[in-house]
Amino acid sequence: MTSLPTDLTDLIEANAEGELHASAMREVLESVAPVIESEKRYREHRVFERLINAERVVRVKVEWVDDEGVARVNRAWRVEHCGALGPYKGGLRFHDSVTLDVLSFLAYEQTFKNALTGLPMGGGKGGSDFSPKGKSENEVMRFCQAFARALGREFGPRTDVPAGDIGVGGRELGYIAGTLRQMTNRFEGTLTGKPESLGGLSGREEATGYGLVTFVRAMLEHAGKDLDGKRVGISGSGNVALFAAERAVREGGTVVCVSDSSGLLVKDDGFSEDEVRTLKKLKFEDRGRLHEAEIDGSKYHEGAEPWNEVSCDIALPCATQHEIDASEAEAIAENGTVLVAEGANMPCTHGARKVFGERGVSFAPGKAANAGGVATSLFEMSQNATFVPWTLEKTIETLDETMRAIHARCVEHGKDGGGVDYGRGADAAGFVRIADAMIRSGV
Ligand code: NDP
Ligand code: 2IT
Repeated sequence: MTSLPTDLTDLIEANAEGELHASAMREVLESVAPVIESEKRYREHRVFERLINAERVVRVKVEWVDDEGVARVNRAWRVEHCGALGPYKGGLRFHDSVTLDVLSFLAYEQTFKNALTGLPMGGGKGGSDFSPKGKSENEVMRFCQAFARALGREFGPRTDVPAGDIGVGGRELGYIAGTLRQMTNRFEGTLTGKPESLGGLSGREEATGYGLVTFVRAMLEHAGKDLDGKRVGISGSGNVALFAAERAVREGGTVVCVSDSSGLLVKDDGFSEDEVRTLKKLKFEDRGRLHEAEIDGSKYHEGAEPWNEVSCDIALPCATQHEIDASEAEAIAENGTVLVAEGANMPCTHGARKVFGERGVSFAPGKAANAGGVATSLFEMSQNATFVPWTLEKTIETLDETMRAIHARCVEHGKDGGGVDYGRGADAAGFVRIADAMIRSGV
């Protein structure tokens, strides 16, 4: 491994908003250090240094009234990390764990992910420490309206285009979009992931999970393997997890588990497509919990997490950051898993990634494997700008082409002896695209 330039690691420590933000930057530095070393102009133009701080960070107070008539206050942020390649683009997260550290790491990751897609998008992320879980429908609506009034002036189709993330789906985006239209008197489709009746794209909801499976298939094919009959373990049971499950089952995989923050649902001989549909209804329409799932032959384990419990060929962590540390990675490798692809953003710690490298487990970072969501958001922006609707078929076909192009970029930039270092390939490919745009833009 190349030793990291200490001036840059010091700069990371001095400027990071917290440990997650620092770890995301260190990870990228490790990948791009050889690129910076070999291309003098990246060093001369101080590209890595200039990407450490976000271009702009906005923090607001969101005041709303709960169902008891009590005034509530939450904090909300938008981190506009880098706009060199296009409008700031990235999701909104509503969860009580949201801090500026969390959003700064997500915005940083997003800049590299968006660059890797090859599409014209800068990177940003936003959100609030408000959690929709346990709130009534009206409380969620009032919070979203207050959020849009507080932060909405930052957004615009050519400025900054938010979408969903943990705790933010079509329902929340619909309320935010409705408020933005009132505020601006313009139907501009500023957000992506909107309900289709508000200009949303057919297939955006499916895109991240479906794209993840396409990426996994590309990895398997590159290694001369296929998905047929492979046991697939999935963490999470939200947007990314359940659409990944749906497509994995449809394309011949055996999905043996899904989870939520309370426990793990295992079906050892695999969920059928119908059973995945049952889970989607439970989670997305009824807003229920996994322990309420009624699926023959499945077993719910209260408080359990997938990675120590279930053996699978392919692991798709799709819940949240740092859910797999080095000891869980050891368990995953020990259980015979050959491929780990991140549906979530940075679910694997640096230590976990090291274990996968040492144990020969093929690893795809979220920046590559989950980029289908944001790529499809760009298609939604395109649909809104032209007023020409896309069909579901066109979305999925374009998504799959994009995922295969991302895979090819990772292979090109991540050659590692006879194999591929997808982590390094993804970061390096994104970095050179951003760096060239920054150099051409001038300081
Ligand atoms: P959802 O809110 O739809 O689902 C999140 C899932 O993860 C839920 O099952 C939730 O369980 C679980 N979860 C959340 N936080 C924790 C936690 N602290 N511990 C354990 N489980 C947790 O979110 P998404 O599916 O949209 O997002 C999941 C991941 O994918 C995130 O990392 C996100 O950044 C990433 N991502 C999302 C994209 C998108 O298009 N939506 C695109 C690319 C990446 P519970 O219900 O119990 O909270
Ligand atoms: O992490 C992500 O890529 C997302 N949450 C989706 C971002 C987007 O703008 O669609």
